[in-house]
Amino acid sequence: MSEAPRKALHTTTNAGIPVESDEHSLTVGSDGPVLLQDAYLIEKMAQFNRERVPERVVHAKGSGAYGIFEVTNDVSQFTKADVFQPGKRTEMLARFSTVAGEMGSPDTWRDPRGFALKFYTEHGNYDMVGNNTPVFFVRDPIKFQDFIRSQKRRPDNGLRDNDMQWDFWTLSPESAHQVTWLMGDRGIPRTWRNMNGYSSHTYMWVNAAGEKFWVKYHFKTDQGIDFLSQADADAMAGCDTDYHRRDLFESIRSGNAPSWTLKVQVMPFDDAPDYRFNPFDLTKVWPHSDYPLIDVGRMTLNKNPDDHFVHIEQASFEPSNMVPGIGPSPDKMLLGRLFSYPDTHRYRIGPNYTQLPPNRPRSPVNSYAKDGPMRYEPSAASAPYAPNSYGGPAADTARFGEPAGWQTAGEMVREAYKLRRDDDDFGQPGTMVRQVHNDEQRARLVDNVVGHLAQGVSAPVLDRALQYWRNIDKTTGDRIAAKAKPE
Ligand code: HDE
Repeated sequence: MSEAPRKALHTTTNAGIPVESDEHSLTVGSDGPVLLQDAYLIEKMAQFNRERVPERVVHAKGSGAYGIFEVTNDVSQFTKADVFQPGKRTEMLARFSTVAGEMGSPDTWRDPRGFALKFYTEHGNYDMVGNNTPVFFVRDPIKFQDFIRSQKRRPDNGLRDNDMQWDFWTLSPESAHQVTWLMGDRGIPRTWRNMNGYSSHTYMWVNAAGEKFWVKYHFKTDQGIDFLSQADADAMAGCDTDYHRRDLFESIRSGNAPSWTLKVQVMPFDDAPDYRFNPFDLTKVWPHSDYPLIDVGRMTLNKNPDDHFVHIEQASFEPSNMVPGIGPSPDKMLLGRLFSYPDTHRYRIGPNYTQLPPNRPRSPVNSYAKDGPMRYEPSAASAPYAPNSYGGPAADTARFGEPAGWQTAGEMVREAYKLRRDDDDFGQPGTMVRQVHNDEQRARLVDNVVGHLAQGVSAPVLDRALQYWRNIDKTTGDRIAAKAKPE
């Protein structure tokens, strides 16, 4: 990768001490034993042994870039969030990823793609951590860990196993919508530039008058949707496991900055209780005929990080980073995620992870956090406790005191969402197959599913899978059965 030659620097130790040689350990005579006093040799070996932080437990393989988000439409009637005010330009960071593969796995495996965004707003970091599909496999956080385990490796032989995947999916019919997305063309985007991003969840927006709305985000690629066939993806996995990472890096480096147009669906707050299915159910989309898309702005990725580990491997995205004007919704999956992400960051990159370069807010941090490993920003607090009579900081309740919440009540139970008249697991995926897919897309879906089922799926699970697809769409299910289990 030809870069402009850097100014000649002399090598130093991590303590800044000029080193004597880059090539020779310190020995007694040229052939003699290596000496323990060779501090530089020891530092190099010890540092090398400690270069890895734990990979992300999901979404381990990914990459990203910095960019700018620019508001192009006035949506201030729906939100007071600084980042979405008319004409506002906000710096940001994006990371795209696969879900189940480890750090060294191929970019072109069939999988949803992570679409994680961090906006460095004037009121702190706003993180919209989505995927390239508008739905998800499950609708209760307690099943997420199990879902992921079914997609990863067997405990006994450490191998991935399509039988586990289909066993979980067919025993969890709520997965049908996302699996239909996954097994279709969107399951392998040609590049990250050729895929959309979605909040998937419903969020709350609050305007300056305190009025509340429910919203879903759609980041529409300006490069056009495009995909890789299973055969092309398999071939690419064999010759360039970093194909998507390379494509994004090279397209930005060559000045071909990719962009996405953000649109939102807005549901009036009072529509939610009587809507025909649960609008907070993450396995469902809102028909655009009910809530059309409204333009918000454009995100453009135009700056490659200068160090992948510092800016991408150590990047921390968390749905709990919601700024004034944006809040959560009763979506059980979203509420579960609000705990999980900061928890995983504290484990993976330490309790002071927000001081790392990609995670540091560009706005003032006046928290009472202090100490802890790797802390290097002094606390802004004039005394290490609140309230204090030595200058605060103190919460500005007049400006920021209104929580983005909703009225709720009821007994403590462990139950599925209450069923509403249009709540079912196969309706929306069936509509997608019958009304959104064309003949070629349906044919590829059938072949992708048949190919996946052909790899080690046991007879009882195969039978359940064939019924699963017939539940989605009888004709498509019959076509899959005719190929997967010819009579
Ligand atoms: Fe994640 N997810 N997730 N997820 N997720 C993580 O946090 C989790 C879900 C998504 O590029 C983890 O930093 C739970 C939905 C992305 O760094 C972890 C549940 C959506 C990324 C975690 C979900 C996502 C993650 C692991 C169910 C799309 C990568 C590493 C309640 C709307 C972010 C990490 C990046 C990463 C938890 C489901 C998207 C373990 C508990 C739904 C894009 O905290």
